[in-house]
Amino acid sequence: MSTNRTFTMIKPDAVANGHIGAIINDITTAGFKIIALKYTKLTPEYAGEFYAVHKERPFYADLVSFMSSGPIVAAILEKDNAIEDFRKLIGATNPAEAAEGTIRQKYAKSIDANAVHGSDSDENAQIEGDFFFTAAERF
Ligand code: 3AN
Repeated sequence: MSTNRTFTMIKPDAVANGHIGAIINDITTAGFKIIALKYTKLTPEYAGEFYAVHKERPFYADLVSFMSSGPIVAAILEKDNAIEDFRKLIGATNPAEAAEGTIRQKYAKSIDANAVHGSDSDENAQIEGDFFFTAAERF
């Protein structure tokens, strides 16, 4: 059953480039409600665990190093059809292929530094949200 929730991170590149406010504005303007929100920094160990599904991929080490290189913003978001609608809002993984007006097209520079993360399934949204937030941190 769909939970109508997704999990996102504003990645170190977008934070360093000053896009936190603009990205949160795009997200809420698109109709997503913020259920939980946190500004934090991942340790390499924590980033490695978060991206464990990509362990065998050639870009894993660079991904872990990039995601722990600076602060990120983590959030749980709620909207009907959240997973699919959020992935539409952020655009393709490679910003060069991201549709006009999407968050990655506007704020991302490369496939590894691609501004935002968005969960790919209800199951992963639950796992990823639980990674960052306790029950008391959700509203
Ligand atoms: P998405 O974030 O669009 O769901 P995934 O889950 O396939 O994409 O990949 C997770 C992250 O790994 C991406 N956000 C991106 O930062 C990185 N990544 C994916 N594919 C590549 C690639 N070919 N080269 C470098 N980094 C990649």
